[in-house]
Amino acid sequence: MSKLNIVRRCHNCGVILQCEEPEKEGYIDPAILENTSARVLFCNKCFDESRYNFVPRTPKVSDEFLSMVQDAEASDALIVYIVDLFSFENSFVPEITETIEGLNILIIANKRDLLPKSCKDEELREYVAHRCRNARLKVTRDDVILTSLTSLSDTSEIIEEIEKRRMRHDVYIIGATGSGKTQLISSFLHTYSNQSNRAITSANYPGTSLRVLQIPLDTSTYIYETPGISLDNTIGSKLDLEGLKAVNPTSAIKARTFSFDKGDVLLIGGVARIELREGGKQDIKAFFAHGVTLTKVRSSHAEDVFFRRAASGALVPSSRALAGPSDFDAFDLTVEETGPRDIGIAGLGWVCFMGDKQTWRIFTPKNVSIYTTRAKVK
Ligand SMILES: Nc1nc2c(ncn2[C@@H]2O[C@H](COP(=O)(O)OP(=O)(O)OP(=O)(O)O)[C@@H](O)[C@H]2O)c(=O)[nH]1
Ligand SMILES: [Mg+2]
Repeated sequence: MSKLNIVRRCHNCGVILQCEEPEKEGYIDPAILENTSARVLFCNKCFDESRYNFVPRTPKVSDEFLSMVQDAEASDALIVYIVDLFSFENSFVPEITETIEGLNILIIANKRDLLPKSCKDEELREYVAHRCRNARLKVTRDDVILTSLTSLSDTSEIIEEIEKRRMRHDVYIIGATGSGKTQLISSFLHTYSNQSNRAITSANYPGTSLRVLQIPLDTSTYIYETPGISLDNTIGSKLDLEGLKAVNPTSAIKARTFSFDKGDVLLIGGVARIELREGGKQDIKAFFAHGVTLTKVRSSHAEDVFFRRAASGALVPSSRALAGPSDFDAFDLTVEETGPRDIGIAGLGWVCFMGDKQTWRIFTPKNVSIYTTRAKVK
């Protein structure tokens, strides 16, 4: 007798599931198909991409960049790692930090001018060191210099520190795109005098196609300005020029305070939402560039309001590529710690609250990372 079987399809994209050819569409691990009674199944591709509650993504670098960093490691170089204080928490690349963890590292925490003047420098340096340690870099607050590398800033303290720490070894300036490497090198060149018989060159780093500025420090060592690490896990990767202008602060950010209760949702432009799922009433402080629209709504109609207002252009920034729920990742975060805490979204900003066993739900564009940590600005 004929037998009718249901053809199993991916719940997300509808493709017919198959276990034979991993490279072809619809592939699902045979073990999942055999051992499940689940009616809802995802092909491997959708399961990986439509993540829910997975660990936030870290950025990636090319093999060429890694081989340059391995050179630095092999020659026991000093690493000058520049971070943008406004948003650097999700910028570390595990392959890089694993390679340089045993080296002498100086952290330049740049763009101090974008954080409120009222926050204490000592606390900020400890915060940066703490985040670096989270990323496996063995640094203390004494390895962190806060600075604002605005045009023609005085970099003598940084240069002296580099000279003291490098012990006649090479120096590699590394950091994310836009963190301030070129600005640092420009100020450095203002007072630089060439003590060698070799020229400053801009050339491909040996064995790679990476363009590197190479400045002789003495007869045998150099300072290398390396290409910026491009961050594909930040909000910037989802925005056009106008959106980028809105999210990047140009002066010190000011906290905007909201009285928040269970069921309240903060719409962050048309690009992210943070919802208090469990927890009591309190004031939360939101730190985003002043061009970013912040709106508090109730959760019952948050999603509808969010997509409708974003489409009408009322929420800044917004993007046509972020038009529906499937364009977003969702994370549930239960806070165990007490005291002032932050939930941040890479490249966008953060919300500060008092930890009290709350549960938050955060929606960010797919592949844009979030973090949670002790408060950066109390
Ligand atoms: N507000 C502020 N802006 C800064 C500071 N330092 C750098 N900038 C700005 O940040 C942008 C990027 O600075 P760059 O020095 O070009 O950054 P970079 O690390 O060389 O970037 P890539 O070459 O792309 O890797 C520029 O528009 C700078 O003017 C700072 O301390 N404060
Ligand atoms: Mg540069």
